[in-house]
Amino acid sequence: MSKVKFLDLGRQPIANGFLTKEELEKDDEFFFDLSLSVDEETNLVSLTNFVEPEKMFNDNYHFHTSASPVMVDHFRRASRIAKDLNPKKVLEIGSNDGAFLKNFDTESAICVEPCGNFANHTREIGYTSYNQFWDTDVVEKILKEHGKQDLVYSANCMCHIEDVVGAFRNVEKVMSNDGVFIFEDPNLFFTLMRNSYDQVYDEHAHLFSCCSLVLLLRQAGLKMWKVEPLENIHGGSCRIYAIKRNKSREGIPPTFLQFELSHGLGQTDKNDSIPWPYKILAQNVEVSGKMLKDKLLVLKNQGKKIISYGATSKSTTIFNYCKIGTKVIDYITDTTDSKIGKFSPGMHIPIIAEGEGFNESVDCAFLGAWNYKEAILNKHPDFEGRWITHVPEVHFV
Ligand code: DWN
Repeated sequence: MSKVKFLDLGRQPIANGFLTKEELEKDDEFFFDLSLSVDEETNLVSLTNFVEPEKMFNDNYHFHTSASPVMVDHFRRASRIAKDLNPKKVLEIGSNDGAFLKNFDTESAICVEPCGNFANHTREIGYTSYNQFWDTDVVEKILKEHGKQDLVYSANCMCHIEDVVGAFRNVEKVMSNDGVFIFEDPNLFFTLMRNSYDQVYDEHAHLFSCCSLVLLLRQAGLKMWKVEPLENIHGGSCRIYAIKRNKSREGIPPTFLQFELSHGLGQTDKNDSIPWPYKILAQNVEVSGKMLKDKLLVLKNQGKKIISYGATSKSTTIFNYCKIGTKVIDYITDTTDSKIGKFSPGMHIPIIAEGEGFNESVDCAFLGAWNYKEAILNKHPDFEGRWITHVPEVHFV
């Protein structure tokens, strides 16, 4: 597959690789060139340079799905949709701390999770948990020990897998004939509409669009059955329902796919392999990065105290692309125990507990976790400082 680069975000670290003071002093942090390319055949948008999974997903992975009540509720609702399909056997790929899995009994649901800290957790609460990456080896084990699965579910995982067609092929292998594969990941359409270039980081090997997924699923013996846009989940995602290629189920063709095509996502003119919305994204990113840094520097020069709210993978991309560090951001606040007391990847901004750092001394807070904007603003109705975000363009909220 030939790929054409269209967005360059510079030298970047592991976005979730929060460092202890000792790790900081070792001064051997991993960096790589972060950029996006588009495949001329499938229009799949992917990292130009992939990062080996072991560097990102290991036994002290920081992101806990259940840390967010919004996401716990989201997966409770997702489980109800799954149960309406009456599956006897359920497999979750990338189960994290079990936010989706916990809605099923331990007899009918199993999971695959490469991060040992989370696989141990779901095992301790009674689920068969395969602490492995999603590959042919674990598929063979599951088929031998549990047989074919009626429902395969995966959230914020498929887009993390470099060989995504291989991953889909393995899903097709493990699915029963009338099985359904439901997966949800951030969707490129929302990134283009919101200029949310911070969705691009090492873990997100791909930024899916439906028009590319249709082709990739077909290569794996599957076909798209339904699409549900999830515009407020993780900055804008899509839930895709897929079935075996030789099967059919009632329903209308995915309208979101038409919506993407009508906005130019799948179209390239004959002498240019980059769809025009991708070129616009690259232009917008350059303007956005410069504007954010300029606005923050003006405030800093006025002696204002600026923090970032939410130690997110997304804000790692922003701060390393814009070269925004401790000269601008005093510290980052977060509610995740495993991040507190550490330093942000790349720019090494200290992370402190939200209860300690978010107070009346703060003049301006950058919305590092802008995907939870409503929840955050509702949580702090009396905050007298100014919120600033870059989505969909740099502005004070
Ligand atoms: O794909 C991924 C998505 C699902 O989550 C992973 N690759 C990594 C991760 O990305 P992220 O770190 O950008 O995710 P979040 O969910 O945007 O992170 C939110 C962070 O903000 C958490 O560390 C918790 C924190 N937070 C906070 O400190 N106060 C969140 C809220 C709502 C708050 O009030």
